[in-house]
Formats: sequence, structure tokens, C-alpha cells
Amino acid sequence: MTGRFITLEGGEGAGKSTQARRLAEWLSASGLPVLRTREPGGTPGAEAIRELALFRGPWDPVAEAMLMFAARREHVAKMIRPALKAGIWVVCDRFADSTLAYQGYGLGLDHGVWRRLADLALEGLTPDLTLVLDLPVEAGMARAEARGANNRFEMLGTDFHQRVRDGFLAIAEAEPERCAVIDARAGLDEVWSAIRHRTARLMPALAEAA
Ligand code: T5A
Repeated sequence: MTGRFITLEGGEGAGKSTQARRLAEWLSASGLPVLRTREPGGTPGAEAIRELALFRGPWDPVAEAMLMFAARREHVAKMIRPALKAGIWVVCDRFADSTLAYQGYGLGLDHGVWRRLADLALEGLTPDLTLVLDLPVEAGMARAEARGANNRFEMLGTDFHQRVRDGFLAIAEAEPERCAVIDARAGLDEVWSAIRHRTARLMPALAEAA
């Protein structure tokens, strides 16, 4: 049996990394083999592209999307697909929806270009479940600032981050079967409970543990 592919999406400071860790630990404690990874990054080559994409630039929006998809292609080909094929559940902190939200909705990249890059890089790979952690922009930026270490995107203004937030909500609305919007304003435990219950729908044995 192949593994399941779960992605966490959302704006800055929404709590993706924190909840991805909890989710991976919970799945693992439920007896499932789990790989937790992140984007851009995950493999040595993709981590090198992450440095370019996040800390150099600014890039032309198409070039920036190509960098994200180059990293993603490496990640998918060398880590995600082999893991899924081996029956491992993959929990990924950001994936292709981030490119549509940030480079597309945020920076104005044509959505058709995103589609073409996604077709080329992913060859049909789609997450089984995407958890969209939704938080007002100011609250997310405050959490990200408190955590420290700004990348290039975190320093863009409120208008940009509002377009990104609206973009994630539009993506979720267009694909309600795949995407679940989680209200990330709540405390860590409440957010985790919503994530656990939604994820449990992927497998009957998990529903008992949720
Ligand atoms: N990007 C990425 C693109 O532009 N295109 C792409 O295709 C891709 C893949 C990645 C950057 O790259 C851009 C988007 C990003 O700007 P990153 O460092 O991976 O950079 O940044 P983020 O993914 O945004 O990571 P953050 O750390 O900013 O946000 P998280 O992971 O959502 O939040 P987390 O878990 O680190 O939490 C932040 C702080 O808030 C607290 C945590 O303890 C932590 O201190 N917190 C809460 N506090 C109160 N209540 C809660 N419910 C909380 N949840 C978390």
C-alpha cells in the first residue's frame, strides 16, 4: 500500500512547522511510518535552491516560481515519491499551493504559468490532504517576528500578505475535497485538535485514536 501525502499551508507564522511536528509524531505513535519534510527544501539540492530563493533576489516572478518548482521537482523525485511508494506517510510543511499563493496571488504570476510548471514538475502528484492554517495577517507577522530570522518574504508589506492569505482561501474553496481550512487563531492545542480530527478521516484506525 502506498503512503498518504499531507501538506500544511498558510501564511507566515500560522503555526505550520509546530503542527507538522505534532502531526508526524502522532502518526508515528499510531504505528505508521512517517517522513516529515519542508519546502522549499527537503533534499541537499533543494535546500541549496532554498537559500537562493529566500535569501537572494528579488527575482523575476517567473524565475522565482521556477526556482520553487526546481526545488520541488528534486524533492518529489528523490524523496517524496520514493517514500510514498514505500508506504511511508509524508507530512510536508508547504508545497505547490505556496507557489500559487505567494508567486501567483501575491506577486502576480499568471496562474497558467503556475499550472504549466506544476504539470511539468509534479506529473500529477497531488496531496491527499492539505491543511490550510488561516490567520489574520497581523497576527501571523507578529508570531513570525517573535520567532525571529526574517526571510525576504516576511519583509514584504501587509498588502502582499493579505493577497497571499486570500489566495490560500481561494485555493481551498476551489478544492474542498483536498483542502481543509483550519482556524489558526486558537491556541496550539485547539488547532492541533482540529488537525487531528481532519487527518483521522484518512484512515479508520486513526479515527479511533483521534
Ligand atoms: N515560499 C515558499 C514561496 O514564496 N513559494 C513557495 O513555493 C514556497 C514553498 C518559507 C518562505 O518561502 C515562501 C513562503 C515563506 O515566506 P519558512 O521559513 O519556511 O519560509 O517560513 P514559514 O513556512 O512561513 O514558517 P514560519 O515559521 O514563519 O511559520 P509557521 O511554520 O507557520 O509557524 P511556526 O510553527 O514556526 O510558529 C511561529 C511562532 O508562532 C508560535 C510558535 O510557537 C512560534 O513561535 N505559534 C503559536 N502561538 C500561539 N498560538 C498558536 N496557535 C501558535 N502556533 C504557533
